[in-house]
Amino acid sequence: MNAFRDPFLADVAGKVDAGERLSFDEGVRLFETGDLVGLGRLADDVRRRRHGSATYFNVNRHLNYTNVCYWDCTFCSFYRKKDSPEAYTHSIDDCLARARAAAAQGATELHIVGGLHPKLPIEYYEDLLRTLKRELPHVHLKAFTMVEIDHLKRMFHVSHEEIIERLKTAGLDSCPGGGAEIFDETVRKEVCRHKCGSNTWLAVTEKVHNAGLRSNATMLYGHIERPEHRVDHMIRLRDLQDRTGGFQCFIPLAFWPKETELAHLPGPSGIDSLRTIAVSRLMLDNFDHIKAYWVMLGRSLAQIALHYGANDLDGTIIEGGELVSTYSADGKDEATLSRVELVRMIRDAGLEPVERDTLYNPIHPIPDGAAASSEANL
Ligand code: V47
Repeated sequence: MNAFRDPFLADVAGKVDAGERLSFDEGVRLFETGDLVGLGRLADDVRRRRHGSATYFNVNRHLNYTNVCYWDCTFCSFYRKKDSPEAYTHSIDDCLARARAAAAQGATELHIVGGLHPKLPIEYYEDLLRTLKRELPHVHLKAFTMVEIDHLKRMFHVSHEEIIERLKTAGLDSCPGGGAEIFDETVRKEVCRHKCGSNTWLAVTEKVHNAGLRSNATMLYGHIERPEHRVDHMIRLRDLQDRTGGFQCFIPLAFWPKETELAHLPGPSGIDSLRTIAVSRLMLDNFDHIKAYWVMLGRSLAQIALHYGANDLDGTIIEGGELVSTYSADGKDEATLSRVELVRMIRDAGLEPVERDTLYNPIHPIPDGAAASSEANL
């Protein structure tokens, strides 16, 4: 019963048991295996060795301060040019009102990102953080991708280090993992030719980690990239993590084509998503956490992904109309999940829900039967 249908997986199991690192070629070969269940079993073993049955989620809110962006990534349906009737930029007061409402509902984290706005002054970013930190000191500010930090550096002619220091002084607690897309330069040229290059994304991350801040890493998959590009992406992250140890989690983002310039593409299949999560769990041996981001995967697939290497479902509160296009915002699922629903999803998968803060510290234990209690609802 222990045998794998694909003998290659037995070799991989041997290496994983011996604590040996998987190579680029092995990563690509994992994407090719026909034994998805065997692959999932390997990834699940690794996940259980690290976390047992503990499965994390948090209560957070996405705050997209502007959708104005001067670039034109082909996979993005969120950005608007500054003179578009649908363009918006929230005032600091607006952002604060949204943040207060989220905190009142139990949010412990604000995930703050926006487009690359050609006019907003550096003071806007600092005031935003300073105001939120002053008014809601207990809420973690996970803000600004490496792409936004690089944009600020170029706009204001100062070093990345200075931007990071100024944002940190204003209240920045950590950074989200967006903007990594896919590191391979040929693919990047096709899907986000203007966005900062892979080396810049990685170099800014290293500076963020050197400044004592943690961050996440994403990978956008299921568009025009191939398995070798995904494995290359993972290995570049793994190498950086060896140097800094500053990444908290890896988030594979399933491409959702609707209303993008790549709308003719089908997006990844469910099998492809499970495979990608499992391979990332096996390749990223120095990452603690793999997130199954339910907003992009849909609830059902995210739940199954918890048996394919993922140990985190991300958060509960999503700002509906302002998201990049998502599976969940498309009417198949609600764009928000309550704490009760997340707890139920995790328990139903036979796992133990752990509400966490942004830095993966568990917060208030979840009582047995919490999924049935309306008091615990968000
Ligand atoms: O960088 C854009 C991706 C990212 C689409 O750090 C798309 O905890 C799918 O980074 N289909 C932003 N994906 C989201 C992000 C994120 C999400 C959740 C948690 C964290 C974290 C980070 O969304 C972008 C891009 O890679 N994206 N358009 C699309 N059509």
